Amino acid sequence: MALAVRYPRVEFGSGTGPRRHEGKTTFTRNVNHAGVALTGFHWDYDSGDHEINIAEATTRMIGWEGNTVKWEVELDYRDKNGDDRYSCAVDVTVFADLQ
Ligand SMILES: [Ca+2]
Repeated sequence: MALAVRYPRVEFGSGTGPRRHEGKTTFTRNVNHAGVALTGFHWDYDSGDHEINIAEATTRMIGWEGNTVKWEVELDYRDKNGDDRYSCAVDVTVFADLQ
């Protein structure tokens, strides 16, 4: 057993509505088991001051094969009508038990 950890950052450009990113993290050896966790997030409206109705960010493990782990990030940031542009970044931690 050898534990390896990576810290990818997902950056989303300016836009509106829910966002989704499917990520891949490659390790030096094949993976026995893996996990993913949300480490941090930053989001901000592109202009001015706006109300917030929803602020959410989640990670989910998709699976692993060989030396590659697949995971996803979903997030949303909006007021009630969701028409205000925002930019965001999410920091993820990917853990893997390597063969
Ligand atoms: Ca609005």
